[in-house]
Amino acid sequence: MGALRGSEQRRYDVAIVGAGFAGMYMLHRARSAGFTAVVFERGSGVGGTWYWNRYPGARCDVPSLEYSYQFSDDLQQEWEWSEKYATQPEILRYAEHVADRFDLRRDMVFDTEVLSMQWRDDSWLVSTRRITEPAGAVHGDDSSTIAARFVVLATGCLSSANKPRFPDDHRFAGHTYHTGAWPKDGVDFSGQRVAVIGTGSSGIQSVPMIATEAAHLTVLQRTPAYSVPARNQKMDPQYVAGVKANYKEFRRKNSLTRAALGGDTPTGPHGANEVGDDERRAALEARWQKGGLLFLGAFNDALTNPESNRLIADFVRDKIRSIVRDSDTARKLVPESIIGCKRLCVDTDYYDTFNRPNVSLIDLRETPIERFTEKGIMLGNTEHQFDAIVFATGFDAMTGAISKIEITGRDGLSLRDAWSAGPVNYLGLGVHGFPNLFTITGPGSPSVLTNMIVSIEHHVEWIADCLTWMSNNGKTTIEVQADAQEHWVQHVNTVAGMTLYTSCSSWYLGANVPGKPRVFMPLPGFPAYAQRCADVAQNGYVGFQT
Ligand code: N01
Repeated sequence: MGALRGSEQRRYDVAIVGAGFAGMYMLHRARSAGFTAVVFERGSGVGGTWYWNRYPGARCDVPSLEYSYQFSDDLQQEWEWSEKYATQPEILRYAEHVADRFDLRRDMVFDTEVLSMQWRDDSWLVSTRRITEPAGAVHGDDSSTIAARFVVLATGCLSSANKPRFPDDHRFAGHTYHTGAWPKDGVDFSGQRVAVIGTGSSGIQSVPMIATEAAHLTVLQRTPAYSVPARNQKMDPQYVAGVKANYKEFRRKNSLTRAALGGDTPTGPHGANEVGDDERRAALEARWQKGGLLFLGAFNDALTNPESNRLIADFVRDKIRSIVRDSDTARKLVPESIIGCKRLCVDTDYYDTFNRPNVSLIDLRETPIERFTEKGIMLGNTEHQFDAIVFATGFDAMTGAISKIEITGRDGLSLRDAWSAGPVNYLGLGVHGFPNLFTITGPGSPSVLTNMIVSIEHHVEWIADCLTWMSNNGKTTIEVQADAQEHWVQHVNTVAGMTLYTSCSSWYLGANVPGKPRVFMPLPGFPAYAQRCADVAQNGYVGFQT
């Protein structure tokens, strides 16, 4: 579809913001249910976070047989993943294949960002403008406005890059990159002195790869993260055949777990402090050898019992000390915090990379960044010279992309004002004061605590069913009721308060972005949440005014 220009204001049933996995499936479902729909996407292609995060080492940390759509059995049968955890290029190829297979692009407008949305009478006026990658430069005054009865924000949870400012950062004359907005043509670090700032999942995935290219790599770490080995491997054809022969059951088992993943590896039946030392070590060692996020599921109380958490964290701390040969580097890499409070990282050779002669680690808590210089960074009183600096500094998560859009709801209420003390909503799907507006995997839903694709499909199907129900019942508007929203916000806080998630400065809490209100945004527990959403629908969308 070409750009929508000037005054030709078109009307759609549904406008969708974002062409990642959520926006793509929302378009498909809306069209299949007989609605007219359009997708606006600021990138030049589909894929969302997998379009932008092209940094070396980027790959998913949920096995690809799970991190893929299940809505089409033909699709899941025909697509072949080459590795247990697919790389970013392979996931992007998959997204492009889905776009082709379901003929999605004809209703997508690329290189276009949504600037504002206004609720007028019975529909949304959505204003967009064309942009040019990579700098997001405005393309003349090529702006347009369309009208849509419904808007679905499929803007992604980790799509708005967080690039912290440092004193004199404009003075640095070398190249800078952000892992979440990586150049399409890649970067050749051969022979260069490179700094990576940040040691979350993106830093931990990219550091081992950059280390093999760069002349020297300096990792600037503010807080050490916990990481477990991925044990990635080529796909075993026999295993794939076994899953595909019974894919429905495989998916069903996954959907019954708290994180909607790993149904074949259930959470252990005991707490970590309910078993003896030998039994605990054996269970953790088995999960460590298996690799992946399910390490934390060895025991059932990792994120509810501080003593159990300490025992599990001790196991990982010992592993780090046993891998990293230099004791001072190992000391800096060993985290003191609650394991799993910040999202667990999954790596290939991360800790071992610090045994390489061309890699060094600087603990920013001991040696802070004073300022940038033309040639590098002043750390303490010493200038460290770099040819390139990589910001692996994460995202303004869950609300960042939404708050960039000027959204004005009923009676002139702005979403920024409504969310000034943190995001509030009902079921993570709708906000009081904003009729006919839905968010996919927004705050207040399990979202980033789950296999995202499962949560995306669940939300898309709930929204599409709701639109069909409205159409069948002659309803034109739907809006969250104030008391339902209030109770939901309390519910999310209560559930989060029963866990250890609120005990650290994570992006789940918005703590990584200066000035962002600290509110625990996702809701732990997929199965109970999905049941609640089903009950709401079955009871005539109770909690919504229609
Ligand atoms: O971002 P992060 P990420 N000065 O926020 C540091 C998903 N993901 O892009 O911890 C110095 O986790 C910050 O330090 P601190 C996954 O859900 C998945 O790595 O705030 N340092 C931290 O070390 C993940 O959780 C995959 O003290 C600063 C780092 O930057 C989420 O995305 C791969 C700083 C940011 O870590 C985000 O991961 C990649 C400053 N001013 C991402 N500001 C998969 O494997 C920040 N930092 C699927």
